[in-house]
Amino acid sequence: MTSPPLPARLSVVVPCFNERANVAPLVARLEAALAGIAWEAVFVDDNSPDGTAAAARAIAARDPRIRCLRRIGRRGLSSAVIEGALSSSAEFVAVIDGDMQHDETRLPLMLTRLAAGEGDIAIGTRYAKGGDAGGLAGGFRQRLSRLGIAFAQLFLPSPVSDPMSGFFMMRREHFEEIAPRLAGSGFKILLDLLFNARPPLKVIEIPYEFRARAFGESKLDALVLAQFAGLLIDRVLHGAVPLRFIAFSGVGLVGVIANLAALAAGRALGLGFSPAQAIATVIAMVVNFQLNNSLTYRDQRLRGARLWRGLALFLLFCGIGAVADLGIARTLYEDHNSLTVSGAAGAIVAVVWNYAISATLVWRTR
Ligand SMILES: Nc1nc2c(ncn2[C@@H]2O[C@H](COP(=O)(O)OP(=O)(O)O)[C@@H](O)[C@H]2O)c(=O)[nH]1
Ligand SMILES: [Mg+2]
Repeated sequence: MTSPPLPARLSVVVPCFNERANVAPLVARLEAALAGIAWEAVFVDDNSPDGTAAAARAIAARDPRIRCLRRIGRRGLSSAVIEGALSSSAEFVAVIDGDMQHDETRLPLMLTRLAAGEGDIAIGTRYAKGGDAGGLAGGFRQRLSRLGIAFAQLFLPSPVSDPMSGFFMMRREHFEEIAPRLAGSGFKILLDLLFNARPPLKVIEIPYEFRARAFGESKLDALVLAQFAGLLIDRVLHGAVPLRFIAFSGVGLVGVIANLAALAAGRALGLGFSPAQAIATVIAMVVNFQLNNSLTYRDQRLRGARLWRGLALFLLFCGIGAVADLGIARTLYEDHNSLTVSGAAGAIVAVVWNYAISATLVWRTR
């Protein structure tokens, strides 16, 4: 009779998207780094087209320490980490990227220091003395990353040199306690955890060298900064307004600017006010659609035929919204004679209407 294997002391959560070539090498590295520790790893893959899940499952089929969580119709680094962590039960939970950019040889040190009670969370940091941000592709990414860190410090209870890190370890009990309060959208799970911990987590910083990517490509880009701004706004508003609505309204504001610019250009080209405004409205709606598709609804981005269908629906319904907006503004203007009140009321009705249409008809969740 064989006895069941020892339960894991450490669950390593690995969010991955299009990382097929990295799965097997990462498992080998974890195995080497974690010798002598009872560990398990959960690969959380959002149904990558490159077959990452199949690669992870093939290893899981012969190694009981490995599991694969394949999520369908979903995208998102934060939610992948949350679900991976909640699907496990070891005393300690670590998160490490699936692209081998993080230094897995630091995991035992994180575990030792946490177990010794030196802190509540051990954060792998690229910036503390001894760390290295060399693997961050391009100077632009580095500047962006530094800017984000400077902003985040303003909101953190105690300074953390790399609050955008995707490499950390904590006690499960803390994670489970904070989990219900996490926003869960976007890319910055660590920041989300630090913001929502009550009382604040005591941080242990573990410097490491951020490696260059060997296989595959980065999924994070400048748009991440916008999502990050959203997280900070959410923090200021204490979650009273959904993040998506904030993003949607921000995009709407850009649309208003596009509208005014196009209107001015049309007038300068000698068009009458009404035709210039009509053309400017359509241009603004297309800009809004494009930005919402790549930003607000990044996780449900429409492509191909669905993109054209979405654009048509968006133009149709937001066009109706624009006409209603004008009507409301005009009626209020006639009643109150105040341009600001009527303009603002019209804009609020339009943004709520457009948001409702977008969320239910254009980018509806499958
Ligand atoms: N499950 C899941 N993993 C993701 C998603 N986006 C990125 N990842 C993984 O998260 C890790 C960090 O992403 P990466 O693109 O390498 O970011 P970078 O290191 O900042 O360039 C990698 O292992 C990615 O495969 C996602 O939407 N879902
Ligand atoms: Mg990476």
